[in-house]
Amino acid sequence: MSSATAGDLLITVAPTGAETTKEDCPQLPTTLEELVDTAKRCQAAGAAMIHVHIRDAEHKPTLDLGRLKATVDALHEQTDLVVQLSTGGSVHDPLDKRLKVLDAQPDSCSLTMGTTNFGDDVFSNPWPFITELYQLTQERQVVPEFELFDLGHVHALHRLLDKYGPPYGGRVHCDLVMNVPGGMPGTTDALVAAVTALPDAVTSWSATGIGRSTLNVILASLSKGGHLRVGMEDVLTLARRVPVEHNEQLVSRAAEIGRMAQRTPMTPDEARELLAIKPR
Ligand code: KMH
Ligand code: ZN
Repeated sequence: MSSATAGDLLITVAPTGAETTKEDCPQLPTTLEELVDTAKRCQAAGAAMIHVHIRDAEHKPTLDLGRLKATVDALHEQTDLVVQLSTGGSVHDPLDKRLKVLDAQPDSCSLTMGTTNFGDDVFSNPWPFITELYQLTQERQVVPEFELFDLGHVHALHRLLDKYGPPYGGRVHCDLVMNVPGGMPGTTDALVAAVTALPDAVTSWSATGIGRSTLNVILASLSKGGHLRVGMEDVLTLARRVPVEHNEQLVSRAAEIGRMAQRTPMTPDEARELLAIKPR
């Protein structure tokens, strides 16, 4: 008889992103060593999946395949986390390089369901790119996480699943990325509208609120039965003028709020089952 409570809250950590510079934020994990150390500490604090963007020797965002492979291998060797590589990269990455990310053989990858204004930039995700990337995930048996920045992206997800069928593994997991300047706001109303419009095929979803919407989105997601993504990709302060010193703080806070809502952080193994990740 097991006394452990089964986890029912997936916490994904997005520790680095592609937007913040090391100069502006020296505590951002940008080297492989920093990333692995962060991953270990975040797993201990309750994270079960890691959403990864990597940097080069100058701490600039890169999609270098050798570095991506080394990162996936190191995270697999030194943690149990589900390893999700970003196929979004930075707004400057070309589409062909973003497709090559799957060559690094992650467990999961992000797949954004439409183009969105991204501050002063444009995060480009044309429909032919979406369908090519999706079919590649099916072929390579990589579980996609559909990133939804806007209500229109939810509509596009219906279209994708209708036309190309379910993802590898048969589960459909989404992440609402809220409050990007150009996307849907990080409000409870927007979250409810997006969740209400999700396809019936969706089996799990998480939400993340960029910047100061982070806490509101955590609370809204929990109250609607969703999972959580947190990390320094999305927010750099714990409160007004209180910088995040380590991603672990954001994961611990999410786990604590989750427990208050009587949700138990999932283990990486439980997350693998939830998302139907291919066994390695
Ligand atoms: N860095 C953004 C332009 C993803 O990882 O798939 C895209 C992004 C989404 O972060
Ligand atoms: Zn990302």
